[in-house]
Amino acid sequence: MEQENLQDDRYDAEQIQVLEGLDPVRKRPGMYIGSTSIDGLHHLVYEIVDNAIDEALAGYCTEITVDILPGEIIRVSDNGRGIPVGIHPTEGISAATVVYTVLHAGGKFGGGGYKVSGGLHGVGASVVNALSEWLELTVKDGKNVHFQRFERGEYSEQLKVIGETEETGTTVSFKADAEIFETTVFDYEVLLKRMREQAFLNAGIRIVITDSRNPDEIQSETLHYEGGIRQFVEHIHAVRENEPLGEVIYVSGTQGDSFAEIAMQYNDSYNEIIMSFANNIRTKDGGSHETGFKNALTKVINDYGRQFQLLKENEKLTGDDVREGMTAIISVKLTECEFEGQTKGRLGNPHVRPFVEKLVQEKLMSYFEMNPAAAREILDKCLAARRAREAAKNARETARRKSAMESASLPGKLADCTEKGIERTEIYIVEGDSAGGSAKGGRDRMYQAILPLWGKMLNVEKARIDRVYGNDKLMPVVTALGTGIGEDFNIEKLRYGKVIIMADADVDGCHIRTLLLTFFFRFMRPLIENGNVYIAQPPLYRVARGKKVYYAFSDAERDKYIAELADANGSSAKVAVQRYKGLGEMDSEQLWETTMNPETRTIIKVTMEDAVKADEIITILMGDKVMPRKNYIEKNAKSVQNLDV
Ligand code: 1YM
Repeated sequence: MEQENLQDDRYDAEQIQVLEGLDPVRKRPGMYIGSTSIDGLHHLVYEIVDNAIDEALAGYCTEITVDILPGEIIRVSDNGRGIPVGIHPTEGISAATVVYTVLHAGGKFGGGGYKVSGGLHGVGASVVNALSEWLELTVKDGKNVHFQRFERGEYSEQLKVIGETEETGTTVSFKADAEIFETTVFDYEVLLKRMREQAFLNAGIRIVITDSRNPDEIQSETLHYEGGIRQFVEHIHAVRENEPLGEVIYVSGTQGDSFAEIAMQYNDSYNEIIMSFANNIRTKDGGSHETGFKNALTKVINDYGRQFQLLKENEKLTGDDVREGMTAIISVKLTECEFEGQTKGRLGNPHVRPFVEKLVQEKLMSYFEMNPAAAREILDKCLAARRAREAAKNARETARRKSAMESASLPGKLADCTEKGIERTEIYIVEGDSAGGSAKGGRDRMYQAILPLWGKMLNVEKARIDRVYGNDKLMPVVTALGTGIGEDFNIEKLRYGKVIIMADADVDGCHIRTLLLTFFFRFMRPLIENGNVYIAQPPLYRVARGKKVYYAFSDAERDKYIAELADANGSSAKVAVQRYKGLGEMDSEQLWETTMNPETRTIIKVTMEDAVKADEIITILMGDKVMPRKNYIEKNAKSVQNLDV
């Protein structure tokens, strides 16, 4: 408990103290929980759970339950010692009440005092209380059951004994305040993911999460991993259906009060997944612990390779080479974390880098020495990565030289527009030659360019950048857009404001759209982030009677038009319905009217709210593994349709 804090303050009555204590939280909730969006809402749960986890780390609690109850009520319970209930000598109120009504030092506002806490000393409890319509605290101390209720952080009755018990533990139930939050509806999957992560990071803890909001569909999961972060790595590989290469390598150590552990394993993909944590908080921008790990990994693999003549004198593996196809979890626990950067996503604490670096260097080197076959396999993999990277570099240089020579030479099939600049210009990327023909005939050549696609598509999810440079279908897209790809990408050079993918409304069209989007996502990501990519929506039907023509974009719309054009007596015999099997079936005028005229068309902007999530989706949908894709589609059938990749 923050003793100094309690002694500094003097209050005449508890109520005044409560108001003074928590008012700033309700005034500026974002400062304490990040935002009042659904993320902030979930944060409330994390704050309470963090306190229970701290109790588990202290060695007194083995099980934590998290319940989402009907009415969006959250209940968190642990079997620890129970928050101390004794009356504080100078405050005259229970310590537990203080924890829930006094803004602790960790939550200090202004003056840069805000500290992201891993729940130390219940710092977040009062914040959750302040932002809850109501909160009920129950503490069992082995003798009595104590209870107190709060409304928006205030109480009208002190903590009181409501029964006897031989058990110990703390239970907190709360309802988030709808006056504060944009939504008060919790997402089970989000909470589950976080609880799973916490269970991995704190080996041995048992967390049982249950969603009983819908009595017909109660969901529950027990998260308990004796193997801790080793199992985290295995879990990531299992979910992504990546074939592991070798075993999980685990190293851990302490220095003073600092503890660090790392689990890593290679797999058959080219992806690098490094997730780091400090005091159980994700550091998505890395920091000193991650840097220490990366430095050590590169050094050990190079040293080992040199020592055992797996690397020639002048051969040097880069960080990218040694991390290709590797999944690693880095977790440090420190007495106090310094989080830096705009979003506090990076660990500062300078002493952590040399600590982790030395730890990994020593322990990984001795692992390699004791497991030469595993070391060799890893070196082979890194060398393959190095060769691929060199091939990519050569291909890139050739392409650069070529484009320097041909300078302004645009793809032969591109029908460019007259205007320059990105103000009004659009490029339609069209699958199929006949559709390309209609599009060229129908466009407004002032500002609309058409690029028909031909040749064999590359599954870019599986491909590295060197193969893109040689691909006859993708290179014209790259040249037409003008931006370059990968490291060379430069949005300043974009030649059109809108990049519109136009493909048939059938399975093949969907496939080509997905492939193009994956390509943009992998190699031109800022284009999506910047909101330049769109998907055209061609109609599915033409419904006509005489001179009256409608275009329908769905079956329901078609039926509506048929009914409208039918005779007074209901006969639709004279209504002509044409189903467009492909864009090529539309003539130029129809294509302009339905799909290309900015006044009448519908185009869907491709957004990338969450690039990480999109990466997962695209990996699952486009990767070579069938099961995760099937699982994903079954689970998200609706959103996949909406995503329309
Ligand atoms: C469902 C949420 O808050 N459990 C919890 C909190 C505390 C303790 C045990 C605890 C801590 C200590 C001593 C200590 C807290 N105590 C405090 C404070 N679960 C939940 N379980 N005895 C019990 O840190 O020394 C803050 S949190 F400050 F009162 F000690």
